[in-house]
This record gives sequence, C-alpha cells and structure tokens, in this order.
Amino acid sequence: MSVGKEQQAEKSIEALLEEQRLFEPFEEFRRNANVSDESIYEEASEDREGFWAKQAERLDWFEKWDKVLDWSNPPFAKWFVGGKLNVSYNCVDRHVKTWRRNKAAIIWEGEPGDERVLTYKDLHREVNKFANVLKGLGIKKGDRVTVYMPMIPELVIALLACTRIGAPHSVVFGGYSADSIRQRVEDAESNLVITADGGYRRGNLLPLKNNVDKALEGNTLVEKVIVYQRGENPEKVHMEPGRDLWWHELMEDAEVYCEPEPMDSEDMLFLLYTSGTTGKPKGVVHTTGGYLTSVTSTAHMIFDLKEEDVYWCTADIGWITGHSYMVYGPLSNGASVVMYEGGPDYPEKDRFWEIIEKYGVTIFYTAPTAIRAFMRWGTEWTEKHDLSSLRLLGTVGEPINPEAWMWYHKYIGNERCPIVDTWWQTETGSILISPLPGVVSTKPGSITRAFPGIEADVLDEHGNSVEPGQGGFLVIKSPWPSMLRTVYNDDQRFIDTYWSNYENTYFTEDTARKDEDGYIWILGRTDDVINVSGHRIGTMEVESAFVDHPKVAEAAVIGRSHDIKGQCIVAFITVKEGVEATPELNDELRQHVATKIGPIARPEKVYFSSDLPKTRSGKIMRRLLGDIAEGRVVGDTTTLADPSVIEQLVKQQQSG
Ligand code: 7RM
Repeated sequence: MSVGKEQQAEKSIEALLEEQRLFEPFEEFRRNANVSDESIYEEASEDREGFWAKQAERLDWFEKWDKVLDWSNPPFAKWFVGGKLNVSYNCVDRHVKTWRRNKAAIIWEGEPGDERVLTYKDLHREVNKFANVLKGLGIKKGDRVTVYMPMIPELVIALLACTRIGAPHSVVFGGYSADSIRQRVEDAESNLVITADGGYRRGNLLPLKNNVDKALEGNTLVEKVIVYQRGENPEKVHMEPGRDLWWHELMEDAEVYCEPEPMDSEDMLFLLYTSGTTGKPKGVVHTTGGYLTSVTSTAHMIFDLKEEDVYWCTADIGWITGHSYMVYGPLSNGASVVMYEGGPDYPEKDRFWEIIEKYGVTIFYTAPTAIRAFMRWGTEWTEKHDLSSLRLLGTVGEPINPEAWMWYHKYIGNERCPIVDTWWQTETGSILISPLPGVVSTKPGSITRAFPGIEADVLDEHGNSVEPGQGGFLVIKSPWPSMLRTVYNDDQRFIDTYWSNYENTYFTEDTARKDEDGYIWILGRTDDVINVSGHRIGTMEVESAFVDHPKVAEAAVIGRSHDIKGQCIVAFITVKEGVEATPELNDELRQHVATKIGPIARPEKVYFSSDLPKTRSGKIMRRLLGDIAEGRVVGDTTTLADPSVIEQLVKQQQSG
C-alpha cells in the first residue's frame, strides 16, 4: 500500500519548513510605508498598554477612557475602561466632516454587472435613515439583529445602522441553510431579521428569503423581517403579512439624521457564530472600543492604507474577514472599498482581474484557496488584464503553500508587491500575526511575526516556549484589544475552550512551528475543525446533519487534504438495518448535508461501512479514518474492537 504517501505528506511539511527564500521589503515601498521603522516592535513590547492607547487615539471618542486595560479578572478583559464612542460615527460621520465627504466609500459591482458608488456622504445618509427605520420598529440598544444578506451595499448599511443605535448584529453567511439560520437566530434571541429576496451567484438568484421563511417556521420571537429587493420580481416574493416589510418602503419616509448612541467601550458590538469542537456553533462576542481600535490600526499598518488607495478584500461579510477588513477596518480609516457580489469565475475566469483593472485596485486581499484555483485556471486569464495598479497583496484563512505564494507574487504582484500573510481568527477579531510590509522580510508560507503589541509564542505541552525548529501550540500570552470577550451566554465554554490549557494564556487551537529566525509557520488545527477553502466547519456539525437523515445510523467525519480547497470533508457512514447502501443514497446524503448546513459543507466523499472502526470502549478512531481517506498506510489497529472493518474500508478506498 501507499507508504509513499505518508512520506510525501511528511516531506511537504519539511519542505515548507526548509523554505529558504527570503523577500526583503522593496526599498521604494519601505520609504513610503505607514510603518517604515522596525523600532515599533520593541517600543510596543516595552509598553504594550501605551502602544494600544496610542492606537485608540486614532478613533474619535465621545469620552476618553480612564484605564487602558483591566485584567484583574482573567480571562475577562476590559479595554479602554470608561471610554465612550460610536462605531458608525467613526466609520462615517468623522469622514463626512472633512473633504472625504465626496470620496467613494463603497465601490460596488453586482454579479450581473450592475454598478453603484456610494460616497461617504451617501453612506452617511443611508446609514442614518436605516438607523431610524430600526428605531421606528422598536429596536433598542442591546437588541440582537440577525442579518442574512447578499454582498450588496445595503449589508454594510444595515451593519453600520445597527452600530449607530447600539444593537449588536449577528451576520449569518448567505451560503448557510435554513437550519443554520434557525439555530443562530434562536441562540441570539433575535427579534428582527434583515434579509433580501436574493443575491446573485453564478447567474442564479439565491433564494435567501425562502431560507429565512423556513428558518422562522415555529419561531415566536422574531417580530419583523426587513426584505431588501435585489431581484426583479418582487411579486414572486412571499411576504408574511404583519411580519415582513420591504426595505425601500420603510426608507421612503425615514428621517435623514439619527443621533449616534454613545456606547461604552465594553458594550457588545456584534456576535458572530463560528464552528468549534462540539456540535453547536459558538457565538463569539466582540465589544466596541477594543475591536475598533485593533481593526483600525492593523488595517492602517498591515495594508498600509493611504488616502488614494482602492482597497479590495474578496471575503464575504458573513465571515470575520469581511467584518473586520471589508467593513470596519477600512471604513474607519476612510478608505475606498471595492465590494463584489458574486463568484470569481462568472461569467468568465477573469472576473477578479477585470475588476482590478476596471477600478484600479491597489490593495488586494484574498484566500489561498482562491489563489490555488487561479493557478489551475492558468495565466491566460491574468494576462488579459492590466494589473499594474496593484501595490500590496494579502492572504488569509489557511496556510498558503509556497508554490501558491510564488504564483501570487509573480503573476498577480508582478514581483513588485509585498505579500502579507495574515493569521487571525473569528475570536481574535483582528490580525495578530503578519508581516508589516515596509519592515519585515517575508518567506513564502510563513506568517512571520506577531503584530506590535501582540505576544505570540509556540509552547510545548508543559507550557515551555519551544526551541527554534520545533513545533507546538500557538498561543497569545497577553490580552489584546479585539479579543473575544466570551461565548454568547456561555462563559464556561469560553473558559474551557481558550483558557484551560495554560494559565492566563489564550489557546488558539492551532499548531505551529518556529524556525531559526523566530518566524512562525502554521501547521494545522488541534480541534475537530475542518478548514474547507478557509471556512471553518466542525466535524460534529456535519455528523449531526448526517444522523438527522432517517436512513443513517452512525456517522464519522474527518478532513482530508485537497489541492484547491486545502481540506475537504470525508464521511464514514453506517446505514440503518434493512437500508441498502446505494450510489443514489450516497448522493442523497451528500445533498442532505448541503441542505442542512449549506453548500460549503457538502462532503467530497462518503464511504459506507457496516461498522466504524472503534476502540473497545466505543470511541471512533478518527486517526485511522484519516489514514484511510488519505490513502496512507493504516496505523496501529490493535486497540480496535473489530479490525476487519478497516479491511473493508481500505478496499473501498482503493476502488475509488
Ligand atoms: C480569519 C479567519 C481561523 C483559523 C485559524 C487557522 C486558520 C487563518 C491563517 C490560517 C494559516 C493564515 N478566521 N488560518 N489565517 N492558517 N495561515 N494566514 O480565517 O475563524 O474563520 O479561521 O483559520 O487555523 O485558527 S476563522
């Protein structure tokens, strides 16, 4: 069997760690960079709180804080204690007071090719009006508003309007299914949902409103649903009498100014659900002052945002990357932000390059999975377009393989744009580990070093910092402003997940290695999370979706490496007595999971098995399933209750 593959996997990690290429900052870039002096690292580590206080001064505060950090009750941190501010004021009002009022805030392109540009003044008007709409519907400070929308300007308007009146938003990614919406609406106890009749994806209008209708069946808490009309046939949209309201009708008579609510620095700004080890997604809680401080300063220093930049982050706002680096970070800095509704290959595989050329994008931020797809599509698509406006490239979401890094560098950056490989999480709120493009030399595949003011390290199981060249657990040793404050309604889960491995140290759930220069290389995750195209999917979530099907008895789900997606989902299923394991059922089950969770969770491969490999105490041995899925030599099976299960599965794997 394929001993070779195991060695290969081992070799590719080795190759990654032996990656010797070093790219020094380009001299011209350094000269003009927002940060061009390395001393910032030392200064920040000598006086961390002083550094963050200086960053907080980038914002407009209604009342200044009394204390930078209160860490008297770890792991519950408070930043900028006593400070008062408003996020929409910082992202919009303060720019409208300057010449930026007529600067483009959002440059939007719909998938069918429609275009809209909103200046900061336009954005101000829309946000204020919509904030008044929310108030008019009785939404008050502290109420959680669920938002399920396509990538259209109204999504940004909805978020900023929520922050204006102090109502935390909970965005549900538009690719999630009705069940996922239901779960999140219920956990957040929302009484308002904002959605649209649909959004375009590869030529089709996704039925967002239908999903919301299904999600709300039997829900008694949600009183109103606001529907933005994106499609062409409003008469075809079901509007529940007394519950559903059209966005445009509500906006007709809305007043054009709404006083921004002065929020306490520690008031909840938003909730965002993310997958973890157990089945139920965690509601990650972010607060106001610290979050905005971190995203504003990281966007300024890492993306080197300048007044004349045209900035494009391709992430969907349904993920944390969209929250922090499509909306809050860039807008707080007064940048012009490109927003695109649809897919990268629609109508053709050069849509992204076309957009870069059309709007003169200068800063481009995307994910390794996208870069690997571009590589596969080939340079015939990039060559058709003038990409010379670009001056900085970014990547996020999963480890980038050196080949993809080099391709990005060569074919998109034309060998003259720095690449920032930014490591962070939904929980961290902002980028914590990344090069500063004007001062840090990069190595393809490494996230390099911690942002100033961030104390990252790689520890062994005893809590000792590992020697250069060694691997261990990636941790953050002191609090930072945008760290999650808790898991919504579940302090215990917050403590157990992130703060129980080491004392007063944040456990990232990632494994990493430090090289001889102290550079950090991410290896993978320690928990049961599969990273599919940079999206976190919990194995338990997928397993629950499977066993929810009437024909399934038991399911075990693992991640397998995938050329484009990084990882993909593989499932091992036992069916109930009397059920036949047919290819049709196989398709049906994969579709079932896609319907339950969303298309991103559709398993790549389903294996049927008469039993799952279990220990005598009944634990499923995922390690063995991983070996099978990857086509590796299957490890030690002596603890198995029934070793013959493995043979059966290996046979299936080998026959494809
Ligand atoms: C921003 C985001 C977080 C997990 C994280 C890592 C992985 C993210 C990188 C990365 C290697 C990177 N938030 N991850 N960025 N791995 N290099 N630059 O993705 O909450 O959805 O995922 O993603 O495992 O823990 S997330």
